[in-house]
This record gives sequence, structure tokens and C-alpha cells, in this order.
Amino acid sequence: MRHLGVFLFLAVAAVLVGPAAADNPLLQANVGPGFSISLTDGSGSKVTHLDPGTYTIHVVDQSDMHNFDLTGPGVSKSTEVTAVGAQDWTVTFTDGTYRYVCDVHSTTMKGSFTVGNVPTTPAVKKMSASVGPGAKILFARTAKAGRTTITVHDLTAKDNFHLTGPGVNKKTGVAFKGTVKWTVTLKAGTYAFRSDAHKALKGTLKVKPAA
Ligand SMILES: [Cu+2]
Repeated sequence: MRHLGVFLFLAVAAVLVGPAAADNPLLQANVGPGFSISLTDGSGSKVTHLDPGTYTIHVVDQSDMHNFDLTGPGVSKSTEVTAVGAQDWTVTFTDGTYRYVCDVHSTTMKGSFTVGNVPTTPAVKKMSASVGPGAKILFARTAKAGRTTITVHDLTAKDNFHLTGPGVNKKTGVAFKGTVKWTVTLKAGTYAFRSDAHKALKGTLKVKPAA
């Protein structure tokens, strides 16, 4: 009997310090019993961003009508919808965006988080330009390189707005009056803007490299 007792003690101890209790940071995933799904960190906070690395996720699926499905770079794991219970996943996260959903209710039961450095598309800058009314042309004198939307207000039927420079050659019509939006990629260098109808109406835009 004593041997059995020692064996049981060791077995319980082995479970307590088993692979799930390795040094990986522990995350807690939960779905159900209601229409709830969550992924929290060791402090109980919702996971929004993690460092790349290997994590242990303790997944508790408390409902036979929901599941927990996690996908992202290098990871695709899910519980069964009809199954209920807890399981541990060991996952390795790399740079990118990860999403978790209940596959049955994926439009409402969902969440996401980012890992490491996620490439974000740089914001499109905005500029405006105008020509007219009367003999005047207005535009910025300096800008930074990058995707830029230029709103051109052509307020006269006697002049146009014509922008030229590295990678760009765009103009409104001389007789045209109205507003147009051009999305262009400005590159470091010098751009010229002018009216093609009156050579005196002109200016220079200097574009600096993006920081
Ligand atoms: Cu569901």
C-alpha cells in the first residue's frame, strides 16, 4: 500500500509539473457557456499584443454549440464544436496577426491580436491644391515622400492645375472647373506645378525623404 501511495503521489506531481507547466508563458482561452469567447494572459487581461515565442494556451471549451478556433502565421488549431472540455495547446507565434473565432458564430464571436512587428500600411497623407479664382495657383512648397492624396480645386475655366515630377504627371483641363482627387506616390525630389494656360502661374514643391 505504501508503494501505491508513493506512486500516486508521483503521478499527481508529474501532472502538476507536466509539460503544460513548462516555462512557456501561459494564456487562457475560453469559449462558452454563453456567446462568449476570450483569450487572456497571465494577469487576466485580454490579449491584444504578444512578443513572438512559444506559449501554452489552456483552452476551456464550455459549450457543445461553440468552439475555439485559432489561426495565424504557423498556427491553426481548434476545438470540436460539439465537444466540451479543457486542453492545452503549445503554439509558436511569429510576427503577424492572429484571429480566434467560434466557427459557428464567426461574425459575432471573434477576437484578434498581433505578435511582434506587424507591417502596417503607411497612412496616406493628404494635401490640397487650388487654381483660381482669378490668376492664382496655390500648393504646398514642401512635403514628405509617400502615398499622398491631393485634392485639387480647379476654380477657374481659364487655367488648370498641372503637377509634374518624379513619377507624377497629372493635370486638370484648362476649361474644367471642379474638384478632383489624385492619389500619387511622391518621391524625394522637386516637383513643379503650373497652369498650362499662363506660364506665370507656377510654383515648386520640394519633397523630402520620408523619415
Ligand atoms: Cu458559437
